[in-house]
Amino acid sequence: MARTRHPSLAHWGAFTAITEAGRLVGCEPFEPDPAPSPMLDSIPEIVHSPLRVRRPAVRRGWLEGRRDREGDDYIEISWDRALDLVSGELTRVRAKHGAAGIFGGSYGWSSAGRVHHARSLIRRFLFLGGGCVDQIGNYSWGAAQFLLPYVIGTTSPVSGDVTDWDSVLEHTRVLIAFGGIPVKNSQVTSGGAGLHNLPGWLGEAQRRGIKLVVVSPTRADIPAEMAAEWLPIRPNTDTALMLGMAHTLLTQDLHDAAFLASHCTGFERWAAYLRGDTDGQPKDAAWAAAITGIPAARIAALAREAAEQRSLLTAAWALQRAQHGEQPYWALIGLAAMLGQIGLPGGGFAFGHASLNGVGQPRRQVPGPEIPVPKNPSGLAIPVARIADMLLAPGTEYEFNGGRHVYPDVKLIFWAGGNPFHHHQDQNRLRQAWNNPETVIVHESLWTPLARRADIVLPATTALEREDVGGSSRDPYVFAMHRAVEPQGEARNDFDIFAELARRAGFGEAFTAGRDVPGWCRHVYDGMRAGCQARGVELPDFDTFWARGHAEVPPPETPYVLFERFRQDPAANPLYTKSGRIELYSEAVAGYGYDDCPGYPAWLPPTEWLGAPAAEQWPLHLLTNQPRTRLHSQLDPASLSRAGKVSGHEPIAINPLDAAERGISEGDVLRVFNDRGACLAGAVLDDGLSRGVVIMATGAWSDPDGPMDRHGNPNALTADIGTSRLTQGPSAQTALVQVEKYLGEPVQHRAWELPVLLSGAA
Ligand SMILES: Nc1nc2c(c(=O)[nH]1)N[C@H]1C(S)=C(S)[C@@H](COP(=O)(O)OP(=O)(O)OC[C@H]3O[C@@H](n4cnc5c(=O)[nH]c(N)nc54)[C@H](O)[C@@H]3O)O[C@H]1N2
Ligand SMILES: Nc1nc2c(c(=O)[nH]1)N[C@H]1C(S)=C(S)[C@@H](COP(=O)(O)OP(=O)(O)OC[C@H]3O[C@@H](n4cnc5c(=O)[nH]c(N)nc54)[C@H](O)[C@@H]3O)O[C@H]1N2
Ligand SMILES: [Mo]
Repeated sequence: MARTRHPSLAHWGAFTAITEAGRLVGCEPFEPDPAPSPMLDSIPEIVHSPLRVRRPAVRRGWLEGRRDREGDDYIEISWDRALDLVSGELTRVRAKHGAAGIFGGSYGWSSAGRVHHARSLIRRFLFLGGGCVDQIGNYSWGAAQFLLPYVIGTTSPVSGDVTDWDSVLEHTRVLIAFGGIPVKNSQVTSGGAGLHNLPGWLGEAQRRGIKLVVVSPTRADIPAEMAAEWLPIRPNTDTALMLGMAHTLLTQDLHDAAFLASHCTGFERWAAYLRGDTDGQPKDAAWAAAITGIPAARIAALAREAAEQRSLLTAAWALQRAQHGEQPYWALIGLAAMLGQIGLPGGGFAFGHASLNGVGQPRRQVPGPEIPVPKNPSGLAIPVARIADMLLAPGTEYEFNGGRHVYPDVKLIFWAGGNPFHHHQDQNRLRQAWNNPETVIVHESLWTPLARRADIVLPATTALEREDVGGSSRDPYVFAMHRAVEPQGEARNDFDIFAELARRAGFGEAFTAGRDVPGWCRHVYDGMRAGCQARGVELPDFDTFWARGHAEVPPPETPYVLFERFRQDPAANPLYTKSGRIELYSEAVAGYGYDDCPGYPAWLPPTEWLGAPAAEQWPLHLLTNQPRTRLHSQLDPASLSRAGKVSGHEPIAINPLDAAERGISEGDVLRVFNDRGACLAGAVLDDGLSRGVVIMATGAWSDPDGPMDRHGNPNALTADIGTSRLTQGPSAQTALVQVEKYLGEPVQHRAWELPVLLSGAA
């Protein structure tokens, strides 16, 4: 049988799509990739999944005026009818409620291709059509995003602009990783990865004798490539550890007073807090030991080790995805400032060395391919993780980043390319909130838990069914994505759906700018090429690029060192903070008067942690990390993810002693529960996990039975509270639970089944 080959790209890697008789039969990794992700093998299963949305569909209850959006039947309708319904609803709601009635932020990862990046397209469509309520910030590093501008004047280090690995390998002697280096997370990068270099860099670091200290509740965060010292820490207490180290530096006179004076402001204010002048409590190593569970002597010695040699402190993004998640990041910068190595090769601080592929990848600062999104004319937006608050309490006031705002009264939700019924915290609260709007429209390729809670579902093509251009600013390549198979069922491209809706609403020309899909592929590539040219980097012309399947941005001549120029001359190269320096005390933040985010980094215990009163009733801290076998909820129904399930449920790791106390054995089905909800999970006994901590990955498609999810989405349990009034990020890592052996009838979850589909004349 004749096989055809097509270059393509996913967030988890570039590949050649192999087809046979019109079907995708394999994904061959991009040849230069030294460590391709096994997730590539899941793609053919998903493209040809029985769960594909094949035709436009409308929820029966919506036609009959019922808002309860769970477990309903769907009636398959023609595209024409579906587009009429969608246009009609948009027109109706816009006329009656204006932009404030339409929610269109549509957070989510969708595809690596940038022309068909669903979130960009829906925002382009809704903004050109009069605006909507947008979402700002993200779930990944929402707390960092709104804190760091006050402290260092930029968020770029948290999106990957950290000191290059070349510099680390050459100069760093000790790497202290808060949250560890979980290499599984480096499989993916937003926009797609050509090279997975982290395992190679870690192997080289090991050969060069760089010492790695992993601060994490789980030994699983130690990379296989490196020996490491493991410092098990109580979840959500890294700030206390950092303060204990800072106090040690201060009292043993190991801090770099000259750097603090020349490059920072506010150190004296913070030092007063460290000494205990402000609250009578010195933040010494013994104090930190009682909170973190790490011995005081080790805390003090670690501070000395960091001061006496070239040290790099890096913190996983997970640390700030918790209540008061601003504090560990601010404290990390404060600690690094005291060590005085910021801006030196291989020294200072960094974020997320394994939170995403390409962090520390030597790469020139050039633009990537992007479809332009105009301004939202309504100016309306909510912090992304406050969606349930908004839906439950329209008209109420909330605080965010120094301002007071009011939640709009949303009547219509339009979502393309994300899955709030995986990603949002406290799913039972969201399920309730979701019934409030009048209409929910969703573009999806699969009958996901979100699609099954929509009123109108429009079938979207996957990346393999259309042409696109993709690439990440953290990767040296830009990729051509050829169409490998025909659209499945009646699926249409998100771009074409929005183009048609725009045409019906009278702004088709503005939406398409006169370009079809091939025209846009050429346009976004040419835009990147021009941007590269302006920075002295030559890329081939579009036709050469398209035929070859990729183009490469050559590496920089010298490694990037974060804040190198600022260090060399802070007056000539100031930071974009108010003072132009690193702010260890921020007048602006202090001026907001938030008790949950004061003017300097401080230990603020979360409401749920192992030292909280609530731990008497809920004695286990649940961490919800990123899944090894999929991207969030994407690829969950494929074999790789299925093979990772335990007794048919999402695995939960538990310390054998915690398990024994509860009569739990390996492979048992457990009920994980708290006040907010429950889910089933399959027990994995793990003696590399701290006592009192349990870990479940995110992304199992949920299948709720009342407040209990039968499959294992940990967001049935997580807390839906803002990180603080400053940043309002998600607090997913702050959740106490209890677990017990599940003694009910064996449960086969039905998350991967189709809804009842009726063929209709509707
Ligand atoms: N408890 C807990 N919750 C978390 C986290 C955590 O650490 N703990 N992490 C959070 C983080 S950091 C993130 S980024 C979020 C991720 O949350 P999401 O990005 O919402 O998760 P995905 O599963 O990637 O959802 C993408 C959806 O887009 C669909 N899709 C893919 N391609 C296309 C396309 O071309 N067109 C259309 N229309 N749809 C497409 C997929 O089928 C999938 O359903 O989760 C957050 N949730
Ligand atoms: N395979 C795969 N990779 C992914 C993703 C995916 O879905 N699949 N998602 C991607 C996305 S969108 C994002 S935002 C990034 C997220 O990147 P991260 O936020 O860095 O990833 P997590 O896996 O949530 O957390 C990393 C580790 O932090 C540790 N940790 C959690 N809480 C604490 C704490 O309080 N203290 C300390 N010291 N350690 C703690 C956990 O043990 C966990 O294994 O991952 C990306 N990478
Ligand atoms: Mo993320």
